[in-house]
Amino acid sequence: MARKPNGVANVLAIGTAVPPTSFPQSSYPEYFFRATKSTDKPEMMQKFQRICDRSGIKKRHFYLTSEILEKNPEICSYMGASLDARQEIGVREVPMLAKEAASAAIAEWGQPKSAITHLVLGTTSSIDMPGADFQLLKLLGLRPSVKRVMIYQQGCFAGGTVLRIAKDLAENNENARVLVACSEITAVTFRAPSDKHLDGLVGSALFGDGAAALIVGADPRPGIEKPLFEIHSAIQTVLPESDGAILGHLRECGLVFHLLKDVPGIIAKNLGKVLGGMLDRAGVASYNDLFWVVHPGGPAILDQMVARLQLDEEKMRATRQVLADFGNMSSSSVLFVLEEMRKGSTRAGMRSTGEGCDWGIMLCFGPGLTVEALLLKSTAV
Ligand code: WCA
Repeated sequence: MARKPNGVANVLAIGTAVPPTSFPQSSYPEYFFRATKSTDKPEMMQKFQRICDRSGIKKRHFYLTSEILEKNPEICSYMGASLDARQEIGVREVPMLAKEAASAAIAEWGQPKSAITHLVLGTTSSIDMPGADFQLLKLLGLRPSVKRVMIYQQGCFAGGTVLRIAKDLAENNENARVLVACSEITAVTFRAPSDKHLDGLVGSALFGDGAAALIVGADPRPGIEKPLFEIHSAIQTVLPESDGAILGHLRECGLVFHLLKDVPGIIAKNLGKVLGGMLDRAGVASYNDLFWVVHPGGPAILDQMVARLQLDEEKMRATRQVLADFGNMSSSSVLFVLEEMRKGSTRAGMRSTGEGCDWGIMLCFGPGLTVEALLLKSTAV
C-alpha cells in the first residue's frame, strides 16, 4: 500500500511565459479598429477608448500579430466562420506557451523532470484529442506514465481549479510531484467590434495571452526543495443569483464571451459569505491581516471588492501590477499574481513570501458565476 504524505501541499516553484509581441494599451484602440477594418465606426471606437483608458492596463502580449491577422482574415470578422483557423493556432500554441512556463518552473525547482508524477493543465483557448496535456507531456519529454488531468473550457476560475486538484493529488500520493499549468491564447476570442455585443468590447479591451506553471508537492525535501507557499484549504462554489453573468459559447465563429455589467457587484456582494470560513481558519481578525492573490478580472471588480471588504488598497498591489503588465489572461492570471506576490515580497525585503503576512487568500472567479478560493500560508523569504 502506498503511504500518504504527512504534510499539506506546497508550491515549490513558479514559472511564467508570454508571447514576445506586446501591445501598449494607449495605442491599442487604433490598432484594433484598423486590424478589424472597423475604422468606419468612430463612436464605437471612442467607447472602446474609454474602456481601455479605464482598464488599468499598460500593455498586453498577444500571439496574434498584424502579420498573422492578415493571413487569417476570418479571425478579424465579427461572427464569420473562423473556428478552424482559431483552433489551428490554439491547439499548437497553447501547449507551446505552457512548455515555456513549465520549463521555467522546472528550472527553479532544480529537480529532474523524471521526478514529475502528475500533470494538471487548464485552458479555455483550444480543445483537441489527445489534449493539450498530452502535447505538453511530449514537448517536455516527461515520462509516459505521468498521470494527467486536462481541464478545458472552465474560463478564469481554472487557475484555482488546477491548484485545488494538485493539492489533492500531492496530499494523497506519496512522493507525488505535480506539474500544474494554465495556458491561454486570445486567438479563440479575438473578433471585430460590434454594437450588438458591447460586452465583447470589454473582453477585447481586457483579455491577454500568457501561461503559468507551478510544481506542487507535499513534504518538501529539506535543503533540496524550497517551499514558497503552503496550500491549506480549497473551496469552489457557485454564487447565488448569478446565472448568466459570465458566459462563453464556443461556436463556428470562435469563443463568444458575455459579461453582464453586474459582475463586479455580484462578486463583491457575496465574498464575505464565501471567504468567512477562511478568515476563521487562518485565525486572524481582519481581511487586512491576509495577503491577497486575486484574479485581475477587471478594475471594477477589484475596486468593489476593496470597498466591500474594507481592504487597504495595497492588498491589491500584486493583482493590479499583473493587470497593468499583462491584462486579464483568464486562468493563467491568478498564477502570475502568485509569482508577483513572492517576487514583490523579495524585492521589498519582506520577511515572508506573502508581503510580510503569514496567511493569504487566492481568489478567482469565472463562468457560473463560480468562485475558487484557496487558503495559503507564506514561507520565509
Ligand atoms: C460595459 C460593461 C459590460 C462596462 N458590458 N458595456 C481572458 C482571456 C481569454 O482568452 C478568455 C477569457 C478571459 C477572461 C474572462 C474573465 O475574466 S471574465 C471578466 C470579468 N471582468 C469583467 O466582468 C469586467 C469588469 N468591468 C470592469 O473592470 C470595468 O467596468 C471596465 C474596465 C470594463 C470599465 O471601467 P469602469 O466601469 O470604471 O468605467 P465605466 O465608465 O463605468 O465604463 C466604461 C464603458 O464600459 C461604459 O460605457 P460608456 O459608453 O458609458 O463609456 C460602460 O457602459 C461600459 N461597460 N462594463 C457592456 N459588462
